[in-house]
Amino acid sequence: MTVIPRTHPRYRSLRVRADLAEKMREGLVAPEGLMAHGRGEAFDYLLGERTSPEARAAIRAAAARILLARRPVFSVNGNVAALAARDVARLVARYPRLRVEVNLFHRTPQRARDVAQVLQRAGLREILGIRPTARLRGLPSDRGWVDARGILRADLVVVPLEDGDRAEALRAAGKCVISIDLNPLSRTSRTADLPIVDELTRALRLLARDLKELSGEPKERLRALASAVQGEDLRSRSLERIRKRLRTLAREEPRARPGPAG
Ligand code: PTJ
Repeated sequence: MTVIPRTHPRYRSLRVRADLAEKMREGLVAPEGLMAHGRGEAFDYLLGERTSPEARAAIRAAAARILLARRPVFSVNGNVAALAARDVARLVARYPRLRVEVNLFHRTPQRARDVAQVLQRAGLREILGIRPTARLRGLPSDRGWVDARGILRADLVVVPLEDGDRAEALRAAGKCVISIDLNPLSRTSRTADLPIVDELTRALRLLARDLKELSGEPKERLRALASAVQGEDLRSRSLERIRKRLRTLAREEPRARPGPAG
């Protein structure tokens, strides 16, 4: 176990990294999951490591869409289980109609069981996709496996940290796709009906809060909230935020550097 001093300025980030590395060694997280995490962290730096107003609006719209959906499903992979099992359980506690399905890119029966076990320990009772029973069109080999009771018949799927092919196949199957991905340029963010460009755990806590606040609201109000944002606009506002932030930082940085005298 890596020891990280609590006083380290990047304590949380290092803690999460060490935890993911440990879970990779145990087999829960795929080796590729560590690279995915690094990419996410890089974008989070660029976005300022906080939920932007456009991400906040996307999360509220996502809650409204989930509440309006007939069969909403939340997809969980190795990274999501490692980073946010309790947050996923909290979502379901707030809105029990949201079903949870294990959906792995690098699928093995053992990894599927491991992910399910982590979710169970976090408090979830019903977990789909452990032994998938159907295939999603357009995805070759193991990547197309889904649960006939879950993603196959879902009208809305939340896909955090997802690969672009999957997101495209889900859209092609007529489902509403909500992504959570820090990279506004990823194929997943570009494909999703509603891209949430935010860090997973931050986004899920806000989503749980919104589900609680909005449940019981009239459908008309939910429809208005759901259509208040457009995917393309959300992505371009995130990119604009990065551009402005880099410009500001580029102006500030030279002043922060020590001069020739140190
Ligand atoms: O567990 P498996 O086998 O299903 O595999 C999971 C990974 C993540 C390896 C697989 O889905 C994959 O390869 O994903 P990608 O294509 O690397 O996409 C992951 C996306 O998530 C990237 O665009 C990252 O920027 C983003 N990301 C990583 N960590 C976070 C994140 N977005 C939000 N919050 C994070 N913590």
